Amino acid sequence: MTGKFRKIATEEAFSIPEIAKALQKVARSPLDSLDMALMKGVYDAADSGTGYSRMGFLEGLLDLEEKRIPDMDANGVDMHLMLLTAPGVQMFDADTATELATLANDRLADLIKRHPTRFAGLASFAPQSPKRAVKEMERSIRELKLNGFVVNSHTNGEYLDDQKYWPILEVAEAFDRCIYIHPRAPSEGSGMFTHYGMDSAMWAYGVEVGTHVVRMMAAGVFDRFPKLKICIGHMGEAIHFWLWRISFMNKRSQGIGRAPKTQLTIEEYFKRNFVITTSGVEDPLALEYSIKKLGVDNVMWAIDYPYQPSAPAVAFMDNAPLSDADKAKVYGKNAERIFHIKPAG
Ligand code: 1WB
Ligand code: MN
Repeated sequence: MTGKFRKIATEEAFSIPEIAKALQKVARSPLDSLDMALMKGVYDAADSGTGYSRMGFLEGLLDLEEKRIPDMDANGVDMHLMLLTAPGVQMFDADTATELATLANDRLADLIKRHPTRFAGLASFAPQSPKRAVKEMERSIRELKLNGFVVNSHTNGEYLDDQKYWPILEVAEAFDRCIYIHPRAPSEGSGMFTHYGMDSAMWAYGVEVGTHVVRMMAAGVFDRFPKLKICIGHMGEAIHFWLWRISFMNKRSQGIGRAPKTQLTIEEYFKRNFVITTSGVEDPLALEYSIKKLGVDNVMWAIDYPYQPSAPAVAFMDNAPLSDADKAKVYGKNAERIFHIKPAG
């Protein structure tokens, strides 16, 4: 540990060459999807014209050690919790997706083995084949000792409220491992997101994940899986700001038969079953609201490397007006608990 607080950054992105190559193929395909601007810009910069190529994201995603560890050291970051970056394997056919998720998980486990105090990681899986996804999830925890799971929102326009995906939720709950729902571009009817860069991190990503988790709560997923933990990034994708209204309107919908009856309110589910990270949001007022609304045990610090620079993310948390005890929780202790990371010795 380098500083006063153990700093575990909880939403740090990576990729592997095999997946980058497969995404370049997607980028060159005629697929009609809002994810394509990002695919072209990040994975096929040669013919992009999206502006993304100027950001140099791919190099940062593929570099697991050479520049990443010095960046961590320079900023006093103890650990990256690594996630295969969006869209993960979810734009591939089921066989390719299953194979590449396995490969990514193996690489991640290797990295953690080499640097057990610097990295932890969330396992990928292919929702396209729920049966094989469950197998890979079990292997990731039992054999690879990974720390939880990541899914990049919808899969072919389907969301985790769909019962065909419930075996995935069942295994996560059984292992007491959090599923991190990271954004990708929205699935359909997305014409209104296509301009001004609104297709991705600026706006549509939060709308997409927000929609995803409201679907899950309104469907009653958490009555069936009361202990399931879902993590969402980007300061909770603003869901907790809307909780009062979503809860009120969901009750009304239940009353007139437009939504199934549930045991708890949306607000109660969000407080019981969700944790959030600060990835990519360095706004002290949003942090203060999040901690007041959700409790300091449910908020974790993150950078969103390499999409966001590390230094301002560290300065943001260093300057946050929290007690030392609370700052220690947000910076690392909550992550240790939620993601089963061994406390620093
Ligand atoms: C960006 C941000 C792009 C994220 C991403 O591609 C992801 C961006 C997967 O800043 O354009 C992210 O995770 O916040
Ligand atoms: Mn992110």
